[in-house]
Amino acid sequence: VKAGPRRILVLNGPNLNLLGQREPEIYGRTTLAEVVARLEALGDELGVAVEHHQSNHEGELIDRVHEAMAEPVDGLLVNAGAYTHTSIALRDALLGAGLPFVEVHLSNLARREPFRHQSLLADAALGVVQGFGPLSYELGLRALVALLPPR
Ligand code: CA2
Repeated sequence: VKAGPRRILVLNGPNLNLLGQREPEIYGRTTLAEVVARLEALGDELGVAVEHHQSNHEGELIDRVHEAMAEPVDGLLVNAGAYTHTSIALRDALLGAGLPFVEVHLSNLARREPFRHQSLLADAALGVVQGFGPLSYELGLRALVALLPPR
């Protein structure tokens, strides 16, 4: 049987649903729906299927990672929002799933408050793309797809 296209799950954490609607000086004017639409188009170009899930709830994000493991999803593009800096539980879920993931951020965390300088996910990620606004996601998707193990 022929395998279908590889599946990438884009996971967005708390408050990212507000993208484009609040704090445009930090996060820009592009909405989350527009970011996802761009990633779907890029996915078509790269030959992967892009799925998206946003949640403001830590446990829901973790549940989605567990589902990804079973589905199976081939890799994840993760902007965990503020959970990046706080969630050992999300880190455990990502490590437990054993799926390759790329961490992305709209803003350059190094230029922001000290409490945003630590990521609890970064050392488990294939890599981190940050500071390029919505382009961080596109670059992250390209990198993730390029680094997926052959099947
Ligand atoms: O820069 C990023 O992508 C962040 O993950 C965004 C998180 C922040 O807590 C991280 O430190 C860095 C915040 C997302 C909040 O998104 C908003 C977007 C528009 C308006 C208000 C919040």
